[in-house]
Amino acid sequence: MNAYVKSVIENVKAKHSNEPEFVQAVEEVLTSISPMVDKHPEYEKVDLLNRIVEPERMFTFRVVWMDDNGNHHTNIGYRCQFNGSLGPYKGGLRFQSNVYAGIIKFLGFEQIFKNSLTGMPIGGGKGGSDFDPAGKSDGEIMRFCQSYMTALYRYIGPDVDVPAGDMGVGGREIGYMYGQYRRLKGTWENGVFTGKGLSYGGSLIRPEATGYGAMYYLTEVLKHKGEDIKGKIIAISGFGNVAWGICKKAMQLGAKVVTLSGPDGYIYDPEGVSTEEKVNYMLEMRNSGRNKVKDYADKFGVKFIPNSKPWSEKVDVIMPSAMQNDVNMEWAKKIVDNGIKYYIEVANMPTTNDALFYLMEQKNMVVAPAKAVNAGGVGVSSLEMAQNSQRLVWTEEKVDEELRRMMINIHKVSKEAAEEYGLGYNLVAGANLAGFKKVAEAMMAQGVF
Ligand code: 2IT
Repeated sequence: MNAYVKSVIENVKAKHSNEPEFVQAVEEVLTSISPMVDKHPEYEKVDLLNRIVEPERMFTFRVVWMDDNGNHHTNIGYRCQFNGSLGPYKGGLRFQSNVYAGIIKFLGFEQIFKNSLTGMPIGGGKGGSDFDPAGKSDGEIMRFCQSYMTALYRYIGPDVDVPAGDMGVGGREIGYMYGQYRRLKGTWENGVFTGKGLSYGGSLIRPEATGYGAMYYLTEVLKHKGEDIKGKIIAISGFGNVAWGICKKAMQLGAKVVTLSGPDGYIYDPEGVSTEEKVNYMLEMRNSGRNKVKDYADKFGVKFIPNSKPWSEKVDVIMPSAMQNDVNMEWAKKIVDNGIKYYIEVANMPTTNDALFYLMEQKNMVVAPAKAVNAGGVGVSSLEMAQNSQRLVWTEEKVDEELRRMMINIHKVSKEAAEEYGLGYNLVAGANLAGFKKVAEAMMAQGVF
């Protein structure tokens, strides 16, 4: 490994040992780009890598809110404006009890390169809170969102920083936060958020975009291997927004998603989550707030496997679509033993680094990285920003076609970047190399800061 790259990784490990997820994301990206750093000694001269691993700025703030019984609660809010060299900071907000600075920073760091890959003018950012939305009433959610936005509104804007959803933040939360922003600012400025409702400037296909994009990307991978998406059997985790989009598009493309998972275990549906009724039921399950995937098994009379993950199922394609570090070494070994040919990450950093490097070593397996595969979500967010700037509304067909084109291009530039460095069909390294290149160029051009 390049000596400068190594020193930066060591530096991050020493400084941020209390943020293991962030260290993991940095190590994964920097390891991949080592050959590019070999070719560009000027990066070290301006200390580009120590700059790129340090957020431009990061806010933490107090969020106090009142529950339905009149009791007050205090949570921590975060917003990390990681890198603005390509455009306004862009990235979602995650509301989940395990959120702390290390989670926000890992997500923000990944977002920089993901956003670069989309080819759109967006920088990288991320935010959230350790607020747990599970079991909260609508009024409690609204008061929390309003309090969160009261603290943050002065630091964001359509040309400054554009938040969106992530885990725990969907259309309802975006609506409450945008409403509070508009009230405080006294301007319309709806380009300050993406993932908005259609009635106030949201984009068609945004809810579906991450899942649809993942399926378009998978289609490209299969094409490269001379295979067809039709008839492919897919195991996914999660039953949230991303999983829903995957199931919808899989249905259209003739592929079959046979598993969904939740904190309680996973379901196996041999017929596939392949009817309108089943796909719509996923929304119902999510909106119920019960957070139990067993409900699906009960409703449709399929197998439920408690307290386990779907990674030992023999399928054609595995797509972890729930959350970080879903697949560790133990699961990776099962996946390899089962002779799985396609390991397509969808959730942000769903694989531990040891498992990821092990899977990438397998000769007969294609590994595709989340920051490329799930980029359709933020990609369509940026199309939403474009529509808001134009004060126009695009048709579903237009957005979907732009998304498809974007995903084809992300696969292509990743493939080409890996080839340029003699790495073959290495989509993980290729995505990191291609994503990093543009950010590095923009940072070099904009001077030392
Ligand atoms: O991880 C992600 O890319 C997102 N949660 C979506 C971010 C966005 O700005 O649409």
